[in-house]
Amino acid sequence: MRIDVLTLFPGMFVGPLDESILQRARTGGQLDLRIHNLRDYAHDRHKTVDDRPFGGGPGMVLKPEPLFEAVETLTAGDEVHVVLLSPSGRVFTQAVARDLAQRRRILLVCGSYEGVDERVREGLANDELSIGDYVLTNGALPAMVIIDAVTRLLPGVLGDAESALDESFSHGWLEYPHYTRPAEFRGMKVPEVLLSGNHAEIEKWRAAQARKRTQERRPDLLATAPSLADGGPTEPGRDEPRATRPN
Ligand code: 9D3
Repeated sequence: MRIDVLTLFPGMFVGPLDESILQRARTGGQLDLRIHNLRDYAHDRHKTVDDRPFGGGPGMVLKPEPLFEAVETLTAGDEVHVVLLSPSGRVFTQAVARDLAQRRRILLVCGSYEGVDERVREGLANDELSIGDYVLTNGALPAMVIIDAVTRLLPGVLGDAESALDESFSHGWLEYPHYTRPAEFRGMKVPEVLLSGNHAEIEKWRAAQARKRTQERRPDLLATAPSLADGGPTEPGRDEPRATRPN
């Protein structure tokens, strides 16, 4: 998969994407990642990318011309899913990650604290995403979050063991508690049932723990997560992506 990123802060992308599974996906050829500086598409003497808002008010707004030129240049002659990152977007979830991972090319357009000219939304973006309800300084970290979540879903990125582990936790509950040796650490004991060798009992204990923990911390998840009585692990319907807009 090819992912292009358009940002005013290309330096922020140096480091986080050069480590771990992401680096492996890049050298392995599953991820072709290209970072572009929006300022390279500003053609006046001062390389202007923003201007004051029509109608007045504080702050600045990203101008349409550099954004349109950049996106049109980077998508020319190819089908590319263009995603604007902004606090006003629909919320990025695992279901959205699965949808993006199916695509051959995506272009992530990072917002900045100033916000972007509305014509970028209307004329350039197929979708608009936020990573959650908190205020960041720009869209670079959200872009990296999305790249991380999407990349690990690409075929061949996770090994068989990691993929299987992932599947066993896709039931929509929080995880049950995990323990490893020693059986007692600083007076804290591993629950007896886990040492019993009784796998039916262990399964029951883990399911009960996962349910209890989810009830306490994330009751919103229980509204749609399947119960064991319903036949076990299935995909939750709560986070299906809404239709995106073709250009
Ligand atoms: C809070 C009011 N505005 C500031 C004048 C809007 C605003 C625009 C842009 C606030 C922050 C930003 C920068 N953030 C993003 O571009 C962004 C973001 C975020 O802040 N939170 C969660 N997801 C995202 S995706 C892009």
